[in-house]
Amino acid sequence: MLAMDSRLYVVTGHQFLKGRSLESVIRAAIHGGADCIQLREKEYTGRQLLEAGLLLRRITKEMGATLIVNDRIDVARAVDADGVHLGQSDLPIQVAREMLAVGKIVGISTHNVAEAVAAERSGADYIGFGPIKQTATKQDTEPVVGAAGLQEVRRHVSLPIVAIGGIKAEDVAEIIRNGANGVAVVSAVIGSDDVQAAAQNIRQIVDLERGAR
Ligand code: 3NM
Repeated sequence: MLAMDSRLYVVTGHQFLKGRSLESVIRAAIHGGADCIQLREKEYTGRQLLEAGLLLRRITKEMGATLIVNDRIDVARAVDADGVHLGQSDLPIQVAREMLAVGKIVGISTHNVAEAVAAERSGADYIGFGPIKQTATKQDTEPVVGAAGLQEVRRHVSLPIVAIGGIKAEDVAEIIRNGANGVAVVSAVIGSDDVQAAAQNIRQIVDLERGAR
């Protein structure tokens, strides 16, 4: 069993809530099959992150999903999240690990083979790899890697790979066939009018393709 083998990893994005509560949207996502939720709100203050993190901790614990906090090790600790997700210019993996309790998850965003190999050597529990396609959700993304880019990374690392960036339901089968363990999405789930159905559809495709390999 891998330490962080998420199949459907849903990243928050308040801009997609459209008047719905974070609680109702995340509950629907987990009901649909999201097994990991990442709190990622770049414009939030520390206080807003704490509030959202405590809410997500309550829901994820109750429903049995993993909670990861983006960038903020302090917030991850404060809400007793299951781990943190780092960017390439955040604190190094080893430093984050020292700041967290034993057994917490440390993941990192990677965009090429060199970053992925470095992440594995540094003891990351999983990598995000992308952007698979163009996305309007994140500004200043690295060049698109495509589903094909996954195959190359899969050959070089054995840790779990979560593909991210512009992923829609119709892309998921190819992504899993090319070696990703799971997919991470913002808009395809949070931005859907029927969050539960959107999550369920993606999760079913991941399960089907993983079963097939
Ligand atoms: N990280 P959507 S792309 C948070 O390439 C994030 O590292 C990326 O949003 C990376 O699913 C991205 O709506 C945004 O395209 C993903």
